[in-house]
Amino acid sequence: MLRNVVAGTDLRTADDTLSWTVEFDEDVTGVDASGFTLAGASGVSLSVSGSGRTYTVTASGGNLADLDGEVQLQLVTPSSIVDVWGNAFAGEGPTNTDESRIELDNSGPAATLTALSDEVVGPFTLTIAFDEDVTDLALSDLAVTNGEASNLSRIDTRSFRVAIQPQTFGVITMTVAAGAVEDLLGNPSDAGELSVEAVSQQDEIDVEVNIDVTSPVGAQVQSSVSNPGVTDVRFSASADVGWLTVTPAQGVIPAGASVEFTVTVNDQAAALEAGDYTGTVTVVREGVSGGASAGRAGVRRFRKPCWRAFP
Ligand SMILES: [Ca+2]
Ligand SMILES: [Ca+2]
Repeated sequence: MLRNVVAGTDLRTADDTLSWTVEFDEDVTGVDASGFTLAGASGVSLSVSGSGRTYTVTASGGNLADLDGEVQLQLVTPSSIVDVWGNAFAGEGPTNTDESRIELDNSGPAATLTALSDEVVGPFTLTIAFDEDVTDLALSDLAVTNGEASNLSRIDTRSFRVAIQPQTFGVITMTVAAGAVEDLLGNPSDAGELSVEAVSQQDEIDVEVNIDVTSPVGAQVQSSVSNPGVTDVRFSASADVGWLTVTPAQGVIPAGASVEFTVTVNDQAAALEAGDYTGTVTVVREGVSGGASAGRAGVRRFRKPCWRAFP
């Protein structure tokens, strides 16, 4: 009878060559490669060494080097294995230890990067999660454009968190390079990437003013535009119609702070005929490549000013 099948590798491995020690409970002969097969793999070469009651079966080649999944050393019956009396081996499984099954893992961990939102208004937490247990990640393994990473910590056996501080308005791209970590078998990780956009905190407000006023002159709406980054942002603000005044017309939004704008319907409105009018206030960032606008304000009709800011 077959007593033990003991694996020569860990039961979960990335090794390209596998082996088992096969032990019978009495001396046998006729033990060769034809007596075994490796289920779960293809094109594999088997070889057998040993004598008496103990033999080593080695599997190599085929698709073993890159295979993911379980393989199992199985006995082929009937086989040429006989005991000293000439009785054929019946092919029953091991009565004691059975390590015939080995899990092959030749794939690296895949990284998923997530933030709470794809738009951020200041510092935020980036989570880096792998799909299996991994070795330690270093801050230097993370590349950040338009931002800076700090305070990397491990959440559990397969994920990490890190603080990201935006540099200024715009897209922040965070990349974990391929090979940054390994799984517990030494397979290098795949690359992962996430982009978010740093925007002004102010999104959109509508302000209702008193519709009973005889003249719209002096009607005001206020709103602020915030700076999500660590870089001061220089701006200029202007209206596209003469009857709107915006203050301040230019200046600097300090890092992490905001500036409040006041849009006023001025004296020129008195000369307008009754009716609906629309004006737009645009806040433009200066000294930023791409030169996108940081904010926009519209006054729709005199009785319902409206402000929008969308960096
Ligand atoms: Ca391998
Ligand atoms: Ca793996």
